[in-house]
Amino acid sequence: MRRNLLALLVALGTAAAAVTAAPAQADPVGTLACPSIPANRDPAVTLVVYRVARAHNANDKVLLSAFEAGWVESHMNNLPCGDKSSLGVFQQRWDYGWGTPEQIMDPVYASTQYVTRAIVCDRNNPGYSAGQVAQCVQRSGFPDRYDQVAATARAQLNEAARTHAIAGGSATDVTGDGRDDVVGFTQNALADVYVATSTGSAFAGTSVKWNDFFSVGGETASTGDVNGDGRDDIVTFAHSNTGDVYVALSTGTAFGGGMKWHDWFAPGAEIGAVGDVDGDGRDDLVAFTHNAAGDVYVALSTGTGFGPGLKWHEYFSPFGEFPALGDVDGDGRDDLVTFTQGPATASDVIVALSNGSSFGAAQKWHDLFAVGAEQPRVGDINGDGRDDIVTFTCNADADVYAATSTGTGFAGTTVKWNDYFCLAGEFPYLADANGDGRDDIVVFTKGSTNDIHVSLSTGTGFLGATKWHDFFGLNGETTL
Ligand SMILES: [Ca+2]
Ligand SMILES: [Ca+2]
Ligand SMILES: [Ca+2]
Ligand SMILES: [Ca+2]
Repeated sequence: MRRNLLALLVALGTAAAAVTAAPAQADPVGTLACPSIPANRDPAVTLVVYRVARAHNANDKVLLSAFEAGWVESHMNNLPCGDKSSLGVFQQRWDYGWGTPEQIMDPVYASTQYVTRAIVCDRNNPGYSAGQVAQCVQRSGFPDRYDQVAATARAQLNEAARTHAIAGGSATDVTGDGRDDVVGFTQNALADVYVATSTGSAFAGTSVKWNDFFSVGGETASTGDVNGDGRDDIVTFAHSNTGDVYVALSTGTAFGGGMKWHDWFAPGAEIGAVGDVDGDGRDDLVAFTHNAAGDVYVALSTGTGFGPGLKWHEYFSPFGEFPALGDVDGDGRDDLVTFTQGPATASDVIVALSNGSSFGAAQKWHDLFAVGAEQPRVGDINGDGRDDIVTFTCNADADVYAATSTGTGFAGTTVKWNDYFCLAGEFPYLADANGDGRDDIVVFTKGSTNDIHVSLSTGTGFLGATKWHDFFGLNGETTL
């Protein structure tokens, strides 16, 4: 998928040609005035800025400052032009020590330059506002502009955080006993991975570390049985401009050392997911470009690595939608599912079935599910072998709706399976916690309590919640 780098270079060349067509003498690289600046953010740029800041463990103020600076300088676009020699999302100048024009036009590089300087500035000036931190890095002639856009920057920061948190997988049986366990990735400077194993009625073990360096901040931490031994392993997508994918195999009592299983998959702002799309018992990689192109790539597991990234669908789950994987027709191969997440009039669920070597045409399987900011999930809640859909409102209503797969559609509209589960700020997930073949609902409360609650599936509803763990998953950690 080096197409992204190529596309960037082509775009740069095109823009340069378009702008330099007018003057008789071509400007040197990186001294092109912008004819105009896009009115809105490029969601791919905002997600990269977010991921890079998380990778450096930037605090909230530094994160906000990056979004303020990016909005003021470029409306969060990777501009191949600017004032004097300014370029890129932060309008950095190659003739003032920010890097080469090519480096500055790499949003990962540009964000790294911004964030590392902002962290130092914040550390040296703890009383600064986010906008003052931005000014400290940018040294603008208009120092007040950054704080003035705080509301816009906050909204885009929240949007990027939500996109980054898309969790399209589900299986977490790391011991291979048929009961799903819970896995927590700290994703801070320590990058620890904790596990609490299911006893069938609780998650056992507090602060039991299964790996002590895996999945740093800004990466997508996931799980799946990539070598097909019946135990779910951990997988992390580095994204960035490396596109690395690391795996750590489960031994049943720990995860082994991290191994690179792919060196270019789901880079930059793409969304990574793990599932068995060819039905050979080994979980594979899926990448959604999640942009206007909407391409979907697959890299099949060989048991010891992932093969080349191949395009399996031309247009599925563009930006704004919530992509996921699940075997919705029960043929043993994971299919594509996307929740369009619009208003009630436009919150569809679209499926593209796997045939083992590609995904078929997109078909609407439901037309009112997971409205707006709800949290959708995919799993087999009634135990018939076909994956179903569940959505959590995670607000004051705390409702949980479900629709079950018939093999050709999802049946049930506004059918509530539980009426009090998952509040704002909590993270819901599906897991077969008691090993009866039906996926249950799990919520990580985080916040001040750090509890895990489970509601078991009866096949037609979820029972009342019970606490299965009282200290697992802090704010900012990924818990699955
Ligand atoms: Ca395994
Ligand atoms: Ca497979
Ligand atoms: Ca299938
Ligand atoms: Ca089912």
